Amino acid sequence: MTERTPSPPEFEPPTTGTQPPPPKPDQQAPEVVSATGSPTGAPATVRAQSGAFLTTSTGTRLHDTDHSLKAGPRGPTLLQDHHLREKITHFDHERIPERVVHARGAGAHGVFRSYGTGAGISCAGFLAADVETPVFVRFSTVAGSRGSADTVRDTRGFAVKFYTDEGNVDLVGNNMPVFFIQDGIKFPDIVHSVKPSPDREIPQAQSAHDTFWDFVSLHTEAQHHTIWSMSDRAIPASLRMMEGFGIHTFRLTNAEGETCLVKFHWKPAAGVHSMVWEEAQLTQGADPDFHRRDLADAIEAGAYPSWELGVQVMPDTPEETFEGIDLLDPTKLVPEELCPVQPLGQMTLTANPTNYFAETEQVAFHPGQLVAGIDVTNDPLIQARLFSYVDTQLTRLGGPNFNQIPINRAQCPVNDMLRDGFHQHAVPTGVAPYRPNSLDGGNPSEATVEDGAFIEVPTPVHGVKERRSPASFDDHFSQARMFLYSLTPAEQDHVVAAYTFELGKCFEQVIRERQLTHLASIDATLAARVAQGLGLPVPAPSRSDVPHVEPSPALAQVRPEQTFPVSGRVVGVVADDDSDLDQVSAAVSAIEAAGMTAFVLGPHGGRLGDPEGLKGAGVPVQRTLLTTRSIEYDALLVAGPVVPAADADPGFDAKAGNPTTSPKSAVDPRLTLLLAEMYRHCKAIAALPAGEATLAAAGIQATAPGITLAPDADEAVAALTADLGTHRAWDRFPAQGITG
Ligand code: HDE
Repeated sequence: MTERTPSPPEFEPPTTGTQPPPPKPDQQAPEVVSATGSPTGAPATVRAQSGAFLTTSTGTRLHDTDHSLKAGPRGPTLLQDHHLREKITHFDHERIPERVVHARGAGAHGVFRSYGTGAGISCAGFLAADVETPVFVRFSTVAGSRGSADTVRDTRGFAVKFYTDEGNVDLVGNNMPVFFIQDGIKFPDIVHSVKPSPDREIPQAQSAHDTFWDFVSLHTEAQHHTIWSMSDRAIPASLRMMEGFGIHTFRLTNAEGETCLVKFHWKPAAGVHSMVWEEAQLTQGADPDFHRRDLADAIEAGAYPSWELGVQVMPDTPEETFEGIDLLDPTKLVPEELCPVQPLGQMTLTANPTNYFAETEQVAFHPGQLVAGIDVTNDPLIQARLFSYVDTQLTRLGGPNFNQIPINRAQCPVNDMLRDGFHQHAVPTGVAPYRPNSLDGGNPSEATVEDGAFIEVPTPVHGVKERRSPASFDDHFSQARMFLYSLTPAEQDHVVAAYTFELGKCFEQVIRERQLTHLASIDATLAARVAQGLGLPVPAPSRSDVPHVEPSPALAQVRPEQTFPVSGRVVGVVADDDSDLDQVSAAVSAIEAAGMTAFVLGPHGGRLGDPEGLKGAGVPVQRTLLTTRSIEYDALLVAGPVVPAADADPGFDAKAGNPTTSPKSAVDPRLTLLLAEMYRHCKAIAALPAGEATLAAAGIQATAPGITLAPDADEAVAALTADLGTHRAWDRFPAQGITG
C-alpha cells in the first residue's frame, strides 16, 4: 500500500484584513462604461450590493463559492453546507410569475414638471405650477411573454407612476386611445383569444391567428380597436415615438369642488412614428430587444425622451356624453378637432433602471391609485380594473406587501395600519393598529378635505340591478370608419396590407369571411382590397346603418407639413479603408452635432485606415456588414465604395448571396442588400461622390425621393437631417389609399 501524501491546500487562506486581495490579471474589471462608451455611474470597485467581500445573505464572509463542502475531494457532498443550500435554494426561486398581460416591458425613471395650467380644473398638488414630481414609466407589449420580441404587431402599454407628495398616482394607459371591450368582464375572453393556442402554445405574441380573429369578428365592439391594431400605431418605431392615452374618462375636481370630465393624452416630443411591417419582422429576428435597447441607449446618450401630458376637458353633465359621444364607452375617442388637448406639463425620462428585476419587473401599477382632485368614472372597464390590479400582484409579487418594494413605495408619509403578511419590510411601532384607539393616542387620524383627503366625488347612483349595456354602446363601426378616413393614403395602404396579412394567416375560412363582412361595414374599398388579397368574394356588410362621422386628421401620424426633431436618430456612415476618412470623421461630427448617433459601418471591425492595427489610428468601426442589418439605421450616408470584404462569402454569411447584386459587382453584396432594404423602407440615403457607384450597384436612382448626392459630408448630413424631419420618404412609392 502506498502511503497518501497530504495534498497542498488548493486555495489561498482567506485574508483577514478589511481590504480584499487585488483581482488577478484576468479578473480586472472592464471600464465602467456601457456598450456605447458612456460611463454607467457604477462605482469602479464595488459592483454589486454593498461591501467588497462575498458574503452569505446574512453577511458572513465566504471563503469559497466554487466548491461544495464534501467528505474529501471526491465526495459525497455534505448536508452541512449551508452556503451551497442557500445559493441553490435562492436560485431555484429566482423567477416570479410574469404578468398575465403586458409581460414584456421596459422601464425608465424621470420627472414630470407641471405647467400649472391644470390647477384650475384639479386640486391635485402635482398639477400646481412648477411642481416637479419623480416618475417611473413602464412601456410594454400586451400579448407576448416576457422573452418575446419587442417589435411585434400589438398595442403598447404606457404606464406612469407619479410619486407625488400626496401619494402615488398611476396613469396606466396604452398607445391607442380606445380599447377592445366595453366591459371588464370580457377581458379574460379577449386575452385568451390573442394568447397562443392552448394545445400547441403557438403563435407567440401574435394576433395573426384564428382564435383572435374568431373573437373580434364575433364581438364587434372590438372592431374599432382592431383597426388601430392593423394600423402603423401597432408597430411603433421607438417607445420614444408613441402617443399615450388614459383611454377612460376621468373626473377632475378643483379647489372649489367643481368637476369636469377629461381624457388624458401623452404627446411625444419626437413625433409619432412607426416601422414598416417588413422592418418590424426583420427586427424580431435581428434584434428582438430593439425597443428596449433604443430607449436605454437614448437615455444614456442624453437624448432624453419627453412627452407633454394634456387633457381634453369636457363638461360633467348627468348624461356623461360629449357631442353625442358616450364618455363611458372605452371603444370611443373624442376627436381633437371637437375638443382640443390642453397641455398640463412635461415628462422627461432621464435615467435607466439600475436593476431590471428590482424596478421594471417588480413595479406594480394600479389605476385606482389616485389623489384628491382625480377620480374614476363609471366606465365599466375601469370599474373592473380597479379590482384586477391589486389582485394580480398577490400572486405575482407573493403577498400583500408589494407597495413596500422600493420601486412601489410612496415618497410621502405612509400610515396605513395594514399589518403583517408575507415580506413585511417595515418594523411598525405602536401597539394599536386599529381605529379608534386610545393606546396609541388615537394615531393615525382621519384626514379632512382641507388636509388633502381623497374623497370620491359624490355622484348619484340609481337604476335597477341588471347585466346590460346602455344603447349608446351599440355603435361599433362609425369610429372605426372615422379612423380609416382620417389616415393618409400611405397609412391606409398599410391597414389594408395588415388585415390581408393577418387574415391570410388564419386557417378557418369562416373566420375570414365573417371578418370581411365587418370590413365591408367599415368601408367597401377596404373590404374589396382585402378580399382580393385573400382570394375571396366581397361580402355584404354586416351593418348597413353605420352613422357617418367626420374624419379627424389629428389621428394621422404622417404629417407632411410638420418637421419632427431628429435627436436620438441613428445614421450609418458606410466606408472602407480606402475611403476619404477625413470626410467620414466630418460626417460623424456633423451627425453628432445634430444630436443624432453615428455608427461607422465598415467591411471589418477595429478601425478603418489602420492597416497596422496601431491603437488610436484611423476611424473606429461600430458595425460591420456581417453583424448589422438595415433596421439599425434611420438614414445612411455612403461615404465610399465598399468592395466585397474577405467574409463576403455566401457559405459563411448568407446575406452575401444577395441576388440583386450583379455577379461582378465591385460592391459588397451585403451592402447592396442593406441599401435595398433601406430603400424599400422609405429611409433617407445620401452618397458622397465616392459612394455614387455603390448606389447605382444597388439599383437606386439618385432622383428618387429621399435620395441625395452631396459634394461633401456637411451637405450630405444636412440633407439627411432634413429628410429625417419628415421621418420617411413616403412618396417614394405612390399610395393607392382609400378615398372614402
Ligand atoms: Fe390592464 N392589466 N387590464 N389594461 N394593463 C394589467 O396588471 C386588466 C386595461 C395596462 O407595466 C395587469 O400588474 C383588466 C386597459 C397596462 O406593469 C392586470 C382589464 C388598459 C398594464 C390587468 C384591463 C390597460 C396592464 C397584468 C379590463 C389601458 C401594464 C399585470 C377590465 C387603459 C402595467 C398587472 C405594467 C396590466 C388587468 C384593461 C393597460 C392583469 C382586468 C383598458 C399598461 O391586472
